[in-house]
Amino acid sequence: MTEFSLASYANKPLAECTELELFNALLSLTKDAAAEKGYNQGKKRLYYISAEFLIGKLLSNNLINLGLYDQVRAELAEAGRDLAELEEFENEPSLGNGGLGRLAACFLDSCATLGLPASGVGLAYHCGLFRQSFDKNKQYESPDYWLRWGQESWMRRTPKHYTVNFGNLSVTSTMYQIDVTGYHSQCDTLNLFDVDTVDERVIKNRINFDKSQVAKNLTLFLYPDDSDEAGRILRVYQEYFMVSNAAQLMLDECVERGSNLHDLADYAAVQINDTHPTMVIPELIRLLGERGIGFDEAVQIVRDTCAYTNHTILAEALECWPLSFIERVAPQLVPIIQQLDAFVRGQYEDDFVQVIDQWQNVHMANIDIHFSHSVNGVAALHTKILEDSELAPFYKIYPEKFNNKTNGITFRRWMVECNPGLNKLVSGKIGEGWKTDAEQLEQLLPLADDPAFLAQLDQVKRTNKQTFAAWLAAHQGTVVDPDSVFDVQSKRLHEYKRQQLNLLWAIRKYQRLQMLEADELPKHKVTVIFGAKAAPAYTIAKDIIHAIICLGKVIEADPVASKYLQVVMIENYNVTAAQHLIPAADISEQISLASKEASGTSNMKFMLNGAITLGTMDGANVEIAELVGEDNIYTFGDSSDEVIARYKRGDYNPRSYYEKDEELAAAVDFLTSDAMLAQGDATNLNRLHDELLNKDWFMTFPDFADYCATKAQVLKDYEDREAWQRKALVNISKAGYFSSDRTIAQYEKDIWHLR
Ligand code: GPV
Repeated sequence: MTEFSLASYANKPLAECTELELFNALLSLTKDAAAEKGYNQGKKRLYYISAEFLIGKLLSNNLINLGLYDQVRAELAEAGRDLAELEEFENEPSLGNGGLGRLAACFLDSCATLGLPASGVGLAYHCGLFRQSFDKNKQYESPDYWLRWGQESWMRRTPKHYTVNFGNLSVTSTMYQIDVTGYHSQCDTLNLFDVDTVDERVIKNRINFDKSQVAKNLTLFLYPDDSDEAGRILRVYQEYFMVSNAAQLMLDECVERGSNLHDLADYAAVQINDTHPTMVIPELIRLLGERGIGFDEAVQIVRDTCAYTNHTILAEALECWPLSFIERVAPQLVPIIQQLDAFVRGQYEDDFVQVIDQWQNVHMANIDIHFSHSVNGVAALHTKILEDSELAPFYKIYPEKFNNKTNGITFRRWMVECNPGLNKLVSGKIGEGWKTDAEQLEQLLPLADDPAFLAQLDQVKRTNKQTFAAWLAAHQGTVVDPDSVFDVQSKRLHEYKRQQLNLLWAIRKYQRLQMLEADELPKHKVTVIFGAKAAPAYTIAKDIIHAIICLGKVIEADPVASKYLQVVMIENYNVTAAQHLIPAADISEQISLASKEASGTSNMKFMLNGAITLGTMDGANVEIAELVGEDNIYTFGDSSDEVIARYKRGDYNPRSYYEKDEELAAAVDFLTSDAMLAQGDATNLNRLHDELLNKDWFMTFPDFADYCATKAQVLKDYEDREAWQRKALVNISKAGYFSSDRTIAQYEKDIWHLR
């Protein structure tokens, strides 16, 4: 094996290099080291198609996976340079949004590590998801120019080009490639497509741009604004561009590996990550047709090749495109989709399962379910809800297609990289085996009765809180107290995730602090930390952000309350912020309305890093609760059955709760109090107040009292530091199940059969 020395990649002494020169040297070194490891090969290959890959910064991750981290850091240190300086210099790729995109990134890491030949396929967004900043206590969006001019990128241009024909124009794509390094193993690749004509100059103010010029704007943004028709059509353009490239790439590669196309399913497995890549199904049928394969056989080949993952039970999140949009974007798919529709109509009468409905809308998930061989949910409860209610008519037709694959996370990024202190403590006790065999973390369990070890665990957490506080101060100038309880809710802003419930708790806490006598005041300060972006057109989500920031200011200005409570919102929450935040968390807020969070994956990251979950019995929280036992998690709120029944009855009335619970009413009304209006905007605060009082579609009020009571217990239990760290230890020990290595092994065994 080659000895890699960074010095040999720089053309002057490391001490004298600019950060850019060092970064470029590290890119070249990493590229060579990855090439030396080699790439996973095999007859059958996975094509994981996804609109998002939320990969996070790659420098340290790649060095760790390639086994070069310590050596490169030492070499830099010897030259008086710090790897942390370069980690800071690196831009986080802006290629994803939330859990679905981060899941795709964890999956690629695990595929590479497990030796599975796999390609991620997606789009090379120039600006990706917007960058969030706060001004006047509100969210502002600006383009994230993550591909900084003059800086080399992990993304390499390849000589691969495809023609993609749209109804009104045809474009030539270029494929870019990012190495996905496996942990002490071979590599896979992430293939991202772009068109050379895309022009960042069409971006006007903030994230607005001319939506009509497809050749210039096609890959500028992830999830461009879809509040008007031009925006929705652009999304269809993006989706077709993505899948047409994916299909062409896959057919080419399979033929190269020896497929005669009739046997395509022996050469390729396609995983459709939610419905955005659904058009790969008709596109493959079309391309197989062009290559001489009849329709019925093509349908069967595609069904044997494709599998679909569902990530939500929110009906409004299931994509449904007017056939007329597809007619404009990819008219060549229309006759195929119509044939698929006719095929389904010939067999089933139920309107619910049709491909094209009576208003000529195409139901993307329905195509996936009929014309793939596997349909999976992402946590046990989620899959059960799909089978029993949301997709019940399909489950009746195809019980054999439905299966569960509980999500996972890669422990290399979410412990080894982001929590070096805990990594060292754990590995010092049980060795390094857990990094590829996560169940070995259970060997920590006996240490639950070792006070010295629990004290060390406490010390690691304390250090992480200090490190986070320093990062936050540098990142946005916010000062937090590392001696306070870090109570964290970080995830996309969505009403179903119920940041507003946490907000109401914080208001109530503030109101109580104002009434307490000096001798009743709490021992530990609580720092409630939010990290969340709201979709730019999601009005109420932005109102919730506004209210959170305003409340933070109100409390800050109160000399007594601010000693016991702080509310903080992290600006531009992304993977980088998460890697700083999660190792520092004491409490993991997972408080979605039961039945609505398909899985959640931050719940797993917090657990692995020794935070205690405060959550509803929703998504993967249910499995966390089963694993750690009731002493090591705090659950509250209505069950998913109760919630589903209440929706069915249709009799939910938030006012009845508001009228019965004085503290709830006072907290809700505080949103529009003089104190809040002095900080914020009446339009936003009134709208949120009215929304909660008149609609509260995600039922925060029924869970409010139980949430407050449970959170009081959590904070009380926090005072017994040893008992708390025992809970943390149990959580860490039991986190092994949530390794994405386990998830991927199950996909391989049940769905892909790559080997
Ligand atoms: I649908 N998810 C997401 O991040 N974006 C989406 O558009 C959709 C789902 C998330 C779910 O909300 C999480 O519960 C889940 O853990 C994650 O996908 C990965 O499965």
